[in-house]
Amino acid sequence: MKLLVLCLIVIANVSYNSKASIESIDPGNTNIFLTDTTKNADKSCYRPCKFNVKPRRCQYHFKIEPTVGDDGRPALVINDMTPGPPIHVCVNDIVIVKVHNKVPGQDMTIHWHGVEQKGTPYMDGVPMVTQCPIGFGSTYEYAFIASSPGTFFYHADAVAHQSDGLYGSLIVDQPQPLEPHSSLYDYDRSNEHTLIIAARFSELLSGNLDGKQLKPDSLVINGEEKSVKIFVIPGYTYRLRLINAIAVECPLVVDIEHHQMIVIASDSKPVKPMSADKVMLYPGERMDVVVEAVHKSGGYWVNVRGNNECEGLAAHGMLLYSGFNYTSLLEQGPGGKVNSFDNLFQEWRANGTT
Ligand SMILES: [Cu+2]
Repeated sequence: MKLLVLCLIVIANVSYNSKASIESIDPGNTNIFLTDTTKNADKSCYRPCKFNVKPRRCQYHFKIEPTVGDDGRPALVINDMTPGPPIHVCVNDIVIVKVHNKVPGQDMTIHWHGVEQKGTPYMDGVPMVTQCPIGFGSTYEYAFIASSPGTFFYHADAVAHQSDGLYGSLIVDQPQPLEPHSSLYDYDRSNEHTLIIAARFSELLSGNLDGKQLKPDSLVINGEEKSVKIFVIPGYTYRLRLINAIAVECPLVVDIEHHQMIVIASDSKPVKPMSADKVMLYPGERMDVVVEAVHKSGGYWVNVRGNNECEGLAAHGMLLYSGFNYTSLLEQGPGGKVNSFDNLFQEWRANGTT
């Protein structure tokens, strides 16, 4: 109780300061973009970023609730989704997220992973440190500047809440000429080419652990075990964004069959480009890679394999060349070979046989 009172006093003080601070960074009340709570919640802020234009205020409402999926699996969802709505903004936009906690018996916060929170440390989402947790039936408004470009994500701060489904991507774009490696790719479509990877558990962890050590039982990419699709056109290059949003000790290895990746950014910061067959991401890590559609046609599995706590688990997406019918790829399953001429030619060349 004493702690709660202390927390309320501290937060009351901080809230006062936060209001003053956010108003001081407000680019102008005439430029307010309210958005809906559908999948396209951020449609007003996802746009090509330009020089010398006013930053926008990008407002979202997150309604957090428990649910049971079609597969009978319980989860916590944001606006009926897990992962939650993707947030796409331009650098220096103000991100405002009103979080409504509708999960009985659970207090929570949302952490903006990798965001520097310059001038807004009280928006970092750490319960009992930067804020009182948001109680059941309460609402809290986060507001911060997306001050650095790159690939970020958000998640509930508690391991159990994050594991139950409370996470989503947060992409901060900048004008194309400022992207240090933009010459390496033709397309940067973060709305289609962001793969956020999570682990699922057979039961809800929130308020249910009782000292039990539960292990994840599956991995998902954008909430799907096997059906995420990346469409490509032969000869073009694509920037993909990979995010390990798992809250437990699960390093992930990601590869794309018969394709190299060029790593161009790590944890939102550009790195010296490096070619790789596969990349490893630890929990919380993000990696931006460039993939060239080097084949003429076909479908190729994007493989995500878990380690440590996720040993033996895998999730798969599909890299699909335009016009390719992916049903054959699904029938063969991950690890199978696609019988396209292009693949046969590659094999022939690799083996030196006819
Ligand atoms: Cu985090």
